[in-house]
Amino acid sequence: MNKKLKSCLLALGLIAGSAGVAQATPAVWSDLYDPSDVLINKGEKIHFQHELDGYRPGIDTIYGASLTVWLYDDNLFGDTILGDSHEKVKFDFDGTGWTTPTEVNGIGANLGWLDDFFEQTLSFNSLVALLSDGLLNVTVKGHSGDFRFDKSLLVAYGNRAKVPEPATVALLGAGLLGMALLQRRRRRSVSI
Ligand SMILES: [Ca+2]
Ligand SMILES: [Ca+2]
Ligand SMILES: [Ca+2]
Repeated sequence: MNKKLKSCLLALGLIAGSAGVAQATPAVWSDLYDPSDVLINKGEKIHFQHELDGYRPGIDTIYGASLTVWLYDDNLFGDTILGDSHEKVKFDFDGTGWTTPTEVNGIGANLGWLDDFFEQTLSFNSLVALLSDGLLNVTVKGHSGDFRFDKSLLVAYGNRAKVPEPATVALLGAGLLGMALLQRRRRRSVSI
């Protein structure tokens, strides 16, 4: 390959590269799972899958994520006043093993939009490694007592890559073809 062609290809490569990387824009993806509240007894499990809307595996990148789960005891005021047991919950994410059991409190009722105050929220902030596929499988298990699951929210922060437009790709292709023809012509003129 001659020097000129090499530098042309390098330039085209740089253009293609910058189209894919330099034009990435910050993005937030999320997914809410909010079924009718489920009673989870000791030893019982529920399973669900979060899928980040709009995230493209292998194209976009995620550098931060947070999962928040809303739970509450099924008895008024949790364990401390009228609670019926020491409710404890544990989680499994993408089959990586159970978390340490955590106490479930909360007022003992789902008060609609007030749930942020009266239910217990549990947050997990180190799930980035599990999100490259855009999916998070969650299992919630009753470790002791009984409590209700309200909802779960996954939020991920990252960069949305700009994929080159078809027109740009066509242009690059035409450029390469042009150079290949030029090369051939030059070679032919040398052989004469
Ligand atoms: Ca995953
Ligand atoms: Ca209970
Ligand atoms: Ca719910």
